[in-house]
Amino acid sequence: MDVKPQQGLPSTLVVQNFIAGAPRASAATFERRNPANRDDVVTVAPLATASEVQEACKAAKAAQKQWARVPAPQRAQVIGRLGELLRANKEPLSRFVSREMGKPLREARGSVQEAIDTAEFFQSEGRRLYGQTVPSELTQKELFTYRRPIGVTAVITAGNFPIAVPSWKLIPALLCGNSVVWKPSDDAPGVAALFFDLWLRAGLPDGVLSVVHGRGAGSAGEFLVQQVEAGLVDKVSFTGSTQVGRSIGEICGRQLQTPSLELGGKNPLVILADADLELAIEGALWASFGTAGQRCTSAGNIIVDQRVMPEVRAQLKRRAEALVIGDPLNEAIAYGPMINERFLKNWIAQRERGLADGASLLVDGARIAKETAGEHFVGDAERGLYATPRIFDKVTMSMSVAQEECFGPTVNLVEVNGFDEALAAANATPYGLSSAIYTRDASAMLRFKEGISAGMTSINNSTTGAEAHLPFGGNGWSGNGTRESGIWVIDAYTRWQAVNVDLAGKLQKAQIDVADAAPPDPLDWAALVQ
Ligand code: UN1
Repeated sequence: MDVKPQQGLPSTLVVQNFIAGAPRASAATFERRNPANRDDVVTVAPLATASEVQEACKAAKAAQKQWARVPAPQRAQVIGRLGELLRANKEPLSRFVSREMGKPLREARGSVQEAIDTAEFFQSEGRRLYGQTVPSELTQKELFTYRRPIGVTAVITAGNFPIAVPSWKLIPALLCGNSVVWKPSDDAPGVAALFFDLWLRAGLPDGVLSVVHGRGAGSAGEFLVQQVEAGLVDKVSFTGSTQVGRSIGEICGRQLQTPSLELGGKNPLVILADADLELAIEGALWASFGTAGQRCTSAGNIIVDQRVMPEVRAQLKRRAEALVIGDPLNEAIAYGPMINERFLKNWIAQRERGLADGASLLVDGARIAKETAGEHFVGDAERGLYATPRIFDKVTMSMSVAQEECFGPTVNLVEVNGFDEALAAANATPYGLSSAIYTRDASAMLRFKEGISAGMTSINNSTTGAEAHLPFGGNGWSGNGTRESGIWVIDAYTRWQAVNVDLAGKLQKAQIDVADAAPPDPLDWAALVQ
């Protein structure tokens, strides 16, 4: 890592790939610019070649065997030190997260905290990683189960949570004795380099973790997945789009591997007629427009009982139009810029799709330009990728805008009559990541929990904001059923081994050499059958 001064701006971080325990210079590079100020080159990162990626995987294979022999409580010491380093550097790291990918500083602090929480949780898990002792059906025989590491893990992550989500993968994968080759997002290569540096300082041995940078198709991420077929990667953990996840799933499936896939969402937030409307509207605003709508867990459809729809509509419009947007370092803002031009372009195009579907615009979001920036804008519109909130009204669940995920500040209002219609609408997308319901009715809470197909469900809270030690993941197109975080993720990074130890000194055959109790006399059912 190197720094290059910039005139009137913080320095540019120049990062390298890190392969087989050593930094690797590269001729081909790309720039990551600050989405709040496109003049600011935050990071210059290399484009790893196919052979560099392969080399990283080979080194990871060699290093994994040694790493797996280190006792788990000692591996966990590295993770404990990582947590301490994250805590000691939380403020500058959070500021760098904001600068590189544009989320508000207080959210950036929260996302670094999520990584600290994850490190603390897994530090102690190193002293568990429990197996079982199981009684045998035979005498003088003992049965045990052990968790074994899977091998080389390829980790591919997105830019919206550039430190929390990688920590959900790297920490448990490494704790369990796997080695990792990580391809971070091209929206946050600098955060990745700083995080990686902390891993080295925490004492991770050479080659156990490599980082290969890339951008888009035909670069490091794709090369890494190709190593599944080459036999150099034993497990893939991916957070990103459903489309890419599907193709990773196909490649892994052919090799009979189970990847961990955390994909898109079109998360429903239901407001029933009896809800605390003040609470519900606050939750809906945060779920829809927090992080500029660029979370997997952001609300996509706000499903509202017709009896309270007029009130919800009026308040959402008023409060969305009053949201302060701008510079992520300004503590007053509700949200900052879009993470990249691709998200912005897609979000702009969504307006036409909604109108073509027949939806109407309650709040007409648009890119903020210098001339149109109103009193609620506190950034540099010319240099930043900013957008005002968009709310579609009169949306039905068959419309494409109700079905398709769109990363950005946009949400739909869907009117329903009563609980059953609300639940049906909430279940009417192919996704099933997060979900929320606002109601005071305990029976509706119960029926929603049981009836919704979603990996995560909030009662009287927003769709976003999962805690670091609960299982995170989704149903349907939101993933392949694997979960991250807490004790549940350990199943993703280990395989069970069943061991039997026979001390009898003679061959004992299971199911055969077992003394069977005399069965009861058969009942006389002869008259019932021919
Ligand atoms: C993501 O958007 O990929 O639950 C992760 C949340 C955060 C994590 C989101 N704790 O919103």
